[in-house]
Amino acid sequence: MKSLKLLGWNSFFEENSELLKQNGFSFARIITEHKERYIVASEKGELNAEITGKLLFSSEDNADLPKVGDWVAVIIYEDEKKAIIHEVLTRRTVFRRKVAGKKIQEQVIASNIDLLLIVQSLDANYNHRRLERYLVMSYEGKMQPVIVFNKRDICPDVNKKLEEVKRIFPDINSFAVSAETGEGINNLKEMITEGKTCALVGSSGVGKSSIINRLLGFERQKVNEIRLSDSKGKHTTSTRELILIPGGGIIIDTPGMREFQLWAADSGIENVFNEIDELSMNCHFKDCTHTHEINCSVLDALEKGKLSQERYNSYLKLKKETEWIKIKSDPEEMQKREEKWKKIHKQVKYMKKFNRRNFRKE
Ligand SMILES: Nc1nc2c(ncn2[C@@H]2O[C@H](COP(=O)(O)OP(=O)(O)OP(=O)(O)O)[C@@H](O)[C@H]2O)c(=O)[nH]1
Ligand SMILES: [Mg+2]
Ligand SMILES: [Zn+2]
Repeated sequence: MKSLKLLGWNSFFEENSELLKQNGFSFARIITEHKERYIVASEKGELNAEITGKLLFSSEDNADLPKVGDWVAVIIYEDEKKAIIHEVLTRRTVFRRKVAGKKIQEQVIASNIDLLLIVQSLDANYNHRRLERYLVMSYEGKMQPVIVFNKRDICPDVNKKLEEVKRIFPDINSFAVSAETGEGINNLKEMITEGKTCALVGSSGVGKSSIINRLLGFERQKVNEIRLSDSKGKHTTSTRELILIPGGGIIIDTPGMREFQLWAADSGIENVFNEIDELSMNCHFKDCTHTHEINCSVLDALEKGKLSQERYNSYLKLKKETEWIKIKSDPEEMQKREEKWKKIHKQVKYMKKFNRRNFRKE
């Protein structure tokens, strides 16, 4: 399966597809998706693909349907250059968020990513709080994060910013590059080796597509031609797409995200707020929330100035956001909470009755 290996196939997918293989299915990877119409890459080249009605109707959630980066079990109709998708293989890694807006729904941005390149541009887009959000979902989805600061050509204090980030996230690779001049791009190229899948994510206008064009060596991706003065950008890339780098790995371009709301997360937060996680081992209560408890090592460190107030605030904010998502999206959690409130209401009612009776006696 040499050609599938070039597309990112590895022992994980091999092991998880044994039964499907015995049943005569071939395997392909989703390159693009547009309203349940797909293009897949297979050993027979690129094919248009559709899903079976069974897969469509048995999917409880949109997140269960094929997404860019997914490996799928297909039957190929070579004459028609077409494939029918029967199943989505277990995802090794997933990059997800909560859908934009008020709806409580998971959105899978892309899957089976090895390296998540979190791109910020070195202008007004540079922001630690936003970085933390992407990092949480990177760890949560089991991807290795890489921080990429683009537009170093317009930044007067590149090293200061790199040092700042290195101090907070010493274990994460971070690079400053310029898609405009090409500076630093080779550092990224070296990481994207054969069979490795990388995805570029970040706000609109930070230069994700420009970096991809640099990595490819030609202008494949459409780039916003108007120079942006407010560093906000208008959305140029509109669909996610998986691209093969000749002689190298695989890269996924994604549309810029205006808001990046977290989906449910646990270990991701602990990973990103490593210093708080370590402090919490010495808290008196095992389930300490680090907000009001006695003998809380986190609050103690905060008071002594050993923990940054900004990081602490950010930790609490993201914790609250993800707890809320968990409750809203998990029917069991929802029920537990409802039962708890029912009990509380019952108690309140009982107390009111009790008080009334006692009051009458007096
Ligand atoms: N000065 C400078 N400008 C850059 C650099 N990289 C990209 N740009 C410019 O930034 C603008 C946005 O670049 P894109 O590559 O379209 O950004 P994107 O992140 O793909 O944006 P979306 O597709 O909307 O998410 C374009 O005008 C680029 O020419 C860089 O390294 N330096
Ligand atoms: Mg783009
Ligand atoms: Zn504590």
